[in-house]
Amino acid sequence: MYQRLLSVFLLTSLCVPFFPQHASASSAWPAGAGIDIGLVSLAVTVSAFDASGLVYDSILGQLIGIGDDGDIVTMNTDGSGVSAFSVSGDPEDVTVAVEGSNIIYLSDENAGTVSAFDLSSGALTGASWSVSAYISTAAKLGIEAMTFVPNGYHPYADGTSGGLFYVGSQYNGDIAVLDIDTSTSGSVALIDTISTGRSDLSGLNWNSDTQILYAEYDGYDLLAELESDGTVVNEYAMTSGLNQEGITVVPDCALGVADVYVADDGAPNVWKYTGYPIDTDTVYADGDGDGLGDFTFTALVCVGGSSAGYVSNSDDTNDAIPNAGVEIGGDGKDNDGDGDIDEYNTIASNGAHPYYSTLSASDTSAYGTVITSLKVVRKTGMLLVTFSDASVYAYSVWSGGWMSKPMIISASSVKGSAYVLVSYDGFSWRIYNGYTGVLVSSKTRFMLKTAAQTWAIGVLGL
Ligand SMILES: [Ca+2]
Ligand SMILES: [Ca+2]
Ligand SMILES: [Ca+2]
Ligand SMILES: [Ca+2]
Repeated sequence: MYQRLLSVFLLTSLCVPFFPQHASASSAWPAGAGIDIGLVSLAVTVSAFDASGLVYDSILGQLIGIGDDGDIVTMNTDGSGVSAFSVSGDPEDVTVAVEGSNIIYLSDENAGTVSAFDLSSGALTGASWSVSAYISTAAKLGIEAMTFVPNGYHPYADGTSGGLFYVGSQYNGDIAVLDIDTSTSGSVALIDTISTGRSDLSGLNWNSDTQILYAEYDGYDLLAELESDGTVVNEYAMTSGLNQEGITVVPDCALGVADVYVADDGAPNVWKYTGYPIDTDTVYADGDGDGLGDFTFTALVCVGGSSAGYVSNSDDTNDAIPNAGVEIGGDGKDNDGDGDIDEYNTIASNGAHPYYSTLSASDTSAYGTVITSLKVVRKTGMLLVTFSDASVYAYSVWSGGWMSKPMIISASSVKGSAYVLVSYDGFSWRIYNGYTGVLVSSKTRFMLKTAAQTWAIGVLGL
């Protein structure tokens, strides 16, 4: 009895562990261990740098870090090439609205403002917006996180400056969605407040390539992936760089991973984590440019993105020849999208084959290579030409109803060319262009097939 009670106790302990609120929802850290890229260069260049925010400008190719004692640094993604600037105040996060513009926006926790700073002149532009009315704060728990979400990526009406600023409160984790008119100092409107339900929000970073809002919570040592309306996608427990103050994510969509950079005010450090998983789309090579992709040659692109020479479908049955709009026989698919599967192509419904019809019908290597079989159907009077992409074109060469007549049905290539010699009775002989179904010549006289071939060769000059 004692043993059984003990087992029940242990089982219960194992299955229902006590976790603080939210923590049980997070997954293990999915990327590599953090590498400190910033400590040495920042300590040498900027005295008492107290990292508080971070953003990456993909056009400048620079990480932009700020310290809450007013330091601003730019650096390469390996931490080298540091340039330093300084402002007064208590900047806690940094974002960029127009990449490559050299204008960055600083959120000041004490002043409750967003200010513009020009990296090219190394000075504040003078434009500033008071946002404190929209953010819940307590002592030293104010505007701690900020990012910019371009129009088209957020669920709101377009912002006046190409997007909306998401400004987060360390106090209660709420994100104020603000329309800041960056051309007019002081012009700001509250659009929405998103409650993340978790305090100590310390960094925000929107990335349009992954279409994810990355939110970092210092007290929880957590990185949350949110949609731009605040919906949680993933939550990851962080294992290093645990004094999180700022975050920026630099994706490499072709590799399906990102580098995550975290500003940490403990050392101070900038941590780099490689191999962070991101969502991507698969695209397929379109070697023949017909808009259909080859499923055997794929590449990864950013969500909703594209790559030159690739398309989003994998519908090409032969990526060496343009054959969009053609029904391919025997593959069980409705390739031409007309609702019928594996039916014959006709000139009326499919048009001439976009590749084979452009070839010379007099090429005497056509039969057996480009054209893989010829057949006439006595009942319907159809000439069926099968091409090497497995498409079958049906041409009406005589009206049906000849079943009661004696038949010498014949369809053959003229000297290996794409010209097809057809007869149904040995008297009426016709030459068709097998690529287009066009009648080239006809003759009404009883001929054996060998004589008819000689006649056709003469007519065609082969
Ligand atoms: Ca193609
Ligand atoms: Ca093709
Ligand atoms: Ca079809
Ligand atoms: Ca088909």
